[in-house]
Amino acid sequence: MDKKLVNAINDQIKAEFDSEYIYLGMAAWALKEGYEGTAKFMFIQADEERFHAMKFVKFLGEMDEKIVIPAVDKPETKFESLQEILEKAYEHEKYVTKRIHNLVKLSDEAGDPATNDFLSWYVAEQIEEENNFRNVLKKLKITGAKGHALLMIDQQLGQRAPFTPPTDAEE
Ligand code: OFO
Repeated sequence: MDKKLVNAINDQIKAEFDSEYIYLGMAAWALKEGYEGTAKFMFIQADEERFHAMKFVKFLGEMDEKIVIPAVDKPETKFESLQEILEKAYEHEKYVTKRIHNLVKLSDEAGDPATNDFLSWYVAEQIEEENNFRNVLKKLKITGAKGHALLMIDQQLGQRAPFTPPTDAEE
């Protein structure tokens, strides 16, 4: 594989593990503030991020390329409001989408159809990731981010099903 692309994928492995910890930080804040549903949602989101990271790790392994397991950045655990963490999560997902699109561009430039095909899973996944947070933010806009409405959103976030890794056939 093209070395620039391998390095960029290793950087993305770090970005995905960082994402795991960013959501753990948000879950810790939510637990402390009494938003149990949000905490559950963010713990599940963190599980998904770990899966995203590991999927890249396994891909580089299959391609017999260098794998770097990174140290992760310490996440933020202090926030002002539920709205703030949801806005930050949405912004973060938009940032990750740009990163994934950049990997697609690098794989095109490297003339690497195998990696390009592998990355299409992440391209689709990012549509879902952005949509999840955008939808909750839309609801907050409708209801107003205070009082009973916050509890309703928290309850709804708590209904998220636990993350189950897709089987190879589903990926
Ligand atoms: Fe891995 O998609 Fe979110 O960050």
